[in-house]
Amino acid sequence: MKTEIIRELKNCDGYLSGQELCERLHVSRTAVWKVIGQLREEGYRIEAVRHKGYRLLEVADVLTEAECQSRLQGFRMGTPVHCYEETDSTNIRAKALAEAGAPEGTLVTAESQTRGKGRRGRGWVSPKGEGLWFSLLLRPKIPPYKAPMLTLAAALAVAGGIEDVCGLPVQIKWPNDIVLSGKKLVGILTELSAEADQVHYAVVGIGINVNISEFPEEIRNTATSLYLETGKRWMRCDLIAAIMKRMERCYQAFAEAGDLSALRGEYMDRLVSVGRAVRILSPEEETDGVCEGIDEEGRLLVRKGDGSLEKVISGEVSVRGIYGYV
Ligand code: BT5
Repeated sequence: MKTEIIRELKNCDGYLSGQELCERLHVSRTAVWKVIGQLREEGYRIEAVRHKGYRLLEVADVLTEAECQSRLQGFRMGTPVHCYEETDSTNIRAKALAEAGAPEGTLVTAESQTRGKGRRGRGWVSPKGEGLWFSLLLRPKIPPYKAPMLTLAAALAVAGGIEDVCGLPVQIKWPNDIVLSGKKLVGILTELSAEADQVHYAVVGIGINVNISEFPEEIRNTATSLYLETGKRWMRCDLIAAIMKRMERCYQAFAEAGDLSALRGEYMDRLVSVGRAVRILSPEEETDGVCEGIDEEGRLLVRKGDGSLEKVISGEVSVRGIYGYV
């Protein structure tokens, strides 16, 4: 009922009478009053005026199931949604839900993570209430070698969603970062459960630094947040809703084509490394070259000094000018 009350209040310009709410939702006045009380405790500012009714003054910056549902009705991505106050890692939660049979589109969010994960055993700083730490469960019918493309499709959706809400020209650092002013704003970690020729499910974990005002020493020079870049605090629910809507389209375009052909142009427009010097870091060697974009399978195209073209499938690629690499 919380979801419906939030939606009714948002859809109403002025006051919405208690009587009207009861009739629309087929519930008692006491029930409505109770939910209004709960919403106020969560941080929503709701005015109640005698003989007029309720009016929503300010939506709280909370990540609750009701708030997310009220924005994502009718969308596959983000339904159902599970919101935790604190958890180890939303990727771990999403994988557990996947094993228990949760459907494609299931979204898991947390206000804070105690064991936020980066790639290759690295950690992810996830302070309480200041970022978007979430994971999306997908069940694509693809062989495992195509799974890295999911990260690229997600990066495109996240970049688009951030621009929709904040109007900032964010760029993608292949394969899994989104950068702003040369610093890391978003990290993406895709984890898979698969057998040789078929993916069972994929969990796309996304961390966005939204309202963080200070980072720990070790990442202070390489990380940034929307708050640090704009001086404004942003509503996390606006962002997650915009991203899920974008993801719906990006994922469908990928699923229909079986590759990134429909998204490649848009992706290239956001790719920070196009035309720039890059360094491919593999355990055996470091290779320098100039980035020419991505191909339809999401591989990074790097023109090497000897004129040959290398197609990088995965791994670490430094871009000159980003994260202090000069
Ligand atoms: C990533 O790894 O960038 C993937 C991060 C994915 C985080 C999300 S949050 C929701 C979901 N649940 C999880 O447990 N994880 C996902 P990688 O490319 O390996 O980058 C990790 C490195 O980025 C660290 O070693 C730090 O240097 C740096 N770092 C850590 N926290 C950061 C932050 N909040 N902002 C920017 N950089 C950070």
